Amino acid sequence: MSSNTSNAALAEWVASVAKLTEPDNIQWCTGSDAENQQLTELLLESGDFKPLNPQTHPNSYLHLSDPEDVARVEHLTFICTPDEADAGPNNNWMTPAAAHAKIDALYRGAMRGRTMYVIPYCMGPIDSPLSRCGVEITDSAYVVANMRIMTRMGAPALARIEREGTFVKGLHSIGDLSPERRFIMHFPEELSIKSIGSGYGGNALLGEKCHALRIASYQARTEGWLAEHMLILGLESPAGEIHYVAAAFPSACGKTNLAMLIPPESYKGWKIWTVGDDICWMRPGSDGRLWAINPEAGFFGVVPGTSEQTNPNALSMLYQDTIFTNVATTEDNQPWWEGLDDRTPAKDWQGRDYDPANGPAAHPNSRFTVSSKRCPSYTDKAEAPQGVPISAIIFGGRRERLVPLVFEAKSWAHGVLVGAAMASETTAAATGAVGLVRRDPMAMQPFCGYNFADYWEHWLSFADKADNLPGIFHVNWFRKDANDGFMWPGFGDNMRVLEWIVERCQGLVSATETAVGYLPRPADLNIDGLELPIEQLEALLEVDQQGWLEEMDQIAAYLGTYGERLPEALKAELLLVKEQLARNLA
Ligand code: OXD
Ligand code: MN
Repeated sequence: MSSNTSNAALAEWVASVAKLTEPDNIQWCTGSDAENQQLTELLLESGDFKPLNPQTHPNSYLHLSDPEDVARVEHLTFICTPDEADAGPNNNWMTPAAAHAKIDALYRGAMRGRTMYVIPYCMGPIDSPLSRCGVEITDSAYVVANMRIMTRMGAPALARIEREGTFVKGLHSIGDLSPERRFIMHFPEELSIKSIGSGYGGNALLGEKCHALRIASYQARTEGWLAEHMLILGLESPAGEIHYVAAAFPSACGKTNLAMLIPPESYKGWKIWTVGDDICWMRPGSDGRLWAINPEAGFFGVVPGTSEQTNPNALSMLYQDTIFTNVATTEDNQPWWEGLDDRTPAKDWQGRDYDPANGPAAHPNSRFTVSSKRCPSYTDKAEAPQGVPISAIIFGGRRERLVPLVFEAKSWAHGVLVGAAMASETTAAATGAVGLVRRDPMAMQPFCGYNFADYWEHWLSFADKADNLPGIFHVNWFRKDANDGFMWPGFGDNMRVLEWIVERCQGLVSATETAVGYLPRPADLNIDGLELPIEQLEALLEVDQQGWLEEMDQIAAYLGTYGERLPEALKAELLLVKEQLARNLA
């Protein structure tokens, strides 16, 4: 074993996992083309990959998962710390000892008859000081194929690990895929992850949600940075000036679409650059600004709804070198999903002849895995070791009522409250009911590796760590009118809101002060070329004082569940908003 790496801890760990799981073979992944070829052939042979039409979608494959294994499983995801309070009410908790015992029993002999792959990977540009490395051990070739796209994996990552001497340990086995024997365990203090029983992205590609969010958020707190569930985009003006924006939205709320936005016709000379669509690591620079990298190297995006209208950039990258998971196929074996076009699919996501009586043809959480480099709006600034400087942070959710199109927080501390108070209607990205309003602070409810109260304290502490912090904003693209129709066109037209946000950050435009934050006056939003009745725009920018007072009561009740640990500064911000609402209503 020692011949594969000079890092003794890594060699020992791999040997101990092999002893426990008893694989037939061990394969150290180098990331070479030959290796990829070999794995692709293997996946085709086993049926885990089905070839798609090579004329229309060269080098692209379809994977149909177990129908019971199609999303993240939050109820089976645990943060394992000695003290329950460190995991917080936002996480399922187990002691490390109990968790290791439970999951190790399931790993025993689990890789018999299988190959164990060892994947060294780097989250972030290989030469960035902000990047962090890990090693995933898995018995799934599908996981290797995805990790190859989503991370910088193989020989260069191993070399960095050997140089630095530290890495996050991630052990994954698909086990028997039974939901009864499925667990996703995190040991933040050990910088390690153990996952069994699922092949689904968020449960199995351990560099992503498990490492880059849950473990990294914990690491970021001890080291003074932030690991966030945010896209990063660059907005370039006709003068060639670029402002970078990071935005947090809950899963399946359009982060990928926003990150790849194409400005409306009337925005001549404007351009949106994509740095990342899902995860953002930020750290204060010597200039007092926050500098961010995208730790991922690819997109693991929700497929349904992706079309020429909603996200032409995403659509164009999916014609080649893409892994599709749980989509439907057409007669001539092209991938197909709801919202793409008006063709009728031939087979559904379970490989059955398509029958509308069985529900959607593509699973609502079907996914594409594709390299960032395939995205036409991807910028090489995403590869810059120092990252990009962030001008604005945006929080957002899916809210049919109450929450205006956009508002700006009054201060950093108020912005932390705005993030902590985020709520959204649930989507298909996690198992469970869809469409219920749930609190999802900073879009991190499923991903924060420690007690949210401590996390907010950490966020608040940046006011002392950096003196040129980004402005904090909140947006809601999803307001509905009395007839249940969307009030804002969304997609490319979200550019209009981004422009206002970036102008605010430069002090170029004024705003109306309200109890909940600063709002644009209707005339401040550029609606050239948009057919939007002025009354509708006014309604989108209205602050319903009574409704907000009730909302603040709900937020207070939610934050109250964090008890003693809830930061005083957050309580004070909450009180300030409530008092002003009450004054306005008196
Ligand atoms: C994702 C998610 O997979 O947020 O990105 O669920
Ligand atoms: Mn996500």
